[in-house]
Amino acid sequence: MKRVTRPLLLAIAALALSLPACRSDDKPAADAAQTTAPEDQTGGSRKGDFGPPQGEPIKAVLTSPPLVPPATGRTAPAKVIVELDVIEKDLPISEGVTYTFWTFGGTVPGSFIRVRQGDTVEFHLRNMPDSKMPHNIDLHGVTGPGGGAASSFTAPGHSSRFTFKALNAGLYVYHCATAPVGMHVANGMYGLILVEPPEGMPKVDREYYVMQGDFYTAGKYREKGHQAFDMQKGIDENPTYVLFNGAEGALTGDKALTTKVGETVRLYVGNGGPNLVSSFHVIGEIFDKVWYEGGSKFQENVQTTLIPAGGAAMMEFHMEVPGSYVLVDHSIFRAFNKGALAILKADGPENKAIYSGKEVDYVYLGDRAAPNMAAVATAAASAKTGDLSVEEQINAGKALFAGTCSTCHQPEGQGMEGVFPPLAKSDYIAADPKRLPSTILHGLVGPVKVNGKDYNSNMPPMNQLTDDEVANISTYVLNSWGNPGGRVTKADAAAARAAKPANASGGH
Ligand code: HEC
Ligand SMILES: [Cu+2]
Repeated sequence: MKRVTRPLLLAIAALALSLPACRSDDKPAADAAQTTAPEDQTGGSRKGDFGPPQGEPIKAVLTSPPLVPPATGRTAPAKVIVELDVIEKDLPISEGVTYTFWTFGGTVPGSFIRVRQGDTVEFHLRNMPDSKMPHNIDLHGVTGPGGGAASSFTAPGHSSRFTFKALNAGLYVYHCATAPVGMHVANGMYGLILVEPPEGMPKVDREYYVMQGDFYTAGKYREKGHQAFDMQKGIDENPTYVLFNGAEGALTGDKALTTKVGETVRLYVGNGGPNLVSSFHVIGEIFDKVWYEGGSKFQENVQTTLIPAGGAAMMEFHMEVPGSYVLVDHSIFRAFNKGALAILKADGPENKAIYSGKEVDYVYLGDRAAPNMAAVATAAASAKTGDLSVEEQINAGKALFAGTCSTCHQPEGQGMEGVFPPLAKSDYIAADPKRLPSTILHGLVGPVKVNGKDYNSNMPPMNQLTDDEVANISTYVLNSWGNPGGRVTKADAAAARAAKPANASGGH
């Protein structure tokens, strides 16, 4: 793609020769960059006007995430009509947790818009009659003050129209810019608009649309029920959730992105923010190309690319090995403890010469591997109405155990000799089942004897779990693998939380 011209080569050679004598403040790199050949530049907005629109106006194809509209396939500028609706609606943000999102087109992120450089875009923004708030749109692909915000301010039940010429090619974020802006963005009001370069994007086998955002709920992470927006957490930049495509599980399980070995995948990844910068990474893949910052140049062979809040990037990679590839924000607590995780599943024949095998499993992913947290939601709903059965507790506890305890105590509670004591047929548990919620909430430190074997280690407290969750995990453990059975209630868990931690060696 980059044509290095002869003068540039000579300049580099001259620099190399003079390097030993160079003082550090000579900044040779900056000088070299300035000699970049004009053919290497796209010309920016000054070369983006290809004249008046040709032919009949075209209605833009808008897609919901994770889909991307087809290439425009045009060689001349057109008038493109975009009709986008603002819809405020309650959607799940995690299993058993709902949130009132404000959306462009009914989804978070909003509909993907695809036009060609030089197109004249006639933008229609409609705010649904049942909206409670006025909204507008600022498209980063617009040349003009406010990016469309002032001309698109729209009260509930109204619509507005403005027109712009897409002068710069690139991948751009759009977002609501109505005060308080942070709140509108935090509620999901962002999406992407791709302005194709005149020659279009290189052809690939799959294109997907993924967008990160941070969310601020009054309740804790995964606290069940309807959650309100928490302005103070937003101001403190302390998100409860960090998500791809607006919900935990939006792109995992049966909603995972798919591809096949031998295909080239291109991701259009945006970051709506409002606050966090994304260290975007795909576990098990290397980006063959990254159009960093959504611009016109690509970098090659990249592990992690930084996507600023209000920024975007395109990345491509070729699939060699089948299996699950995990998209994460590599600020890694966000991935495993706030939800910033998606899966790309590649089908096809193994290639043992490149990779010897074994799927990513529960050790890496915990309950995210198969996010079947429906049982947890059912249990939470029943608990609220006061008629939670032991069966429901066990089912919910099983899903939670897989994500919370199985990495150490192993999927069947069998433990690991000398390191993690068994929970299966544990005489420690049998001696006093009330120790279970206490151990979960306060952890366990120091020597302990389980089934005749000594352990002297450290289990961290897991007090981020709710009383419901502690009760359900405990009940599941009590009713599994030869343990004595019984039930731990939410009240038991609350009492254990309030009480002093159990002493590891106490009773032994
Ligand atoms: C990070 C690893 C780790 C995780 C995760 C973990 N534990 Fe433990 N657990 C330990 C260790 C280590 C001990 C032994 C501590 C000691 O030696 O004092 C232990 C001890 C226990 C014991 C007492 C001994 C026994 O085997 O009966 C119970 C009960 C227990 N854990 C339950 C749980 C439950 C339930 C969960 C999930 C909510 C969990 N643990 C998560 C590491 C872990
Ligand atoms: Cu808004």
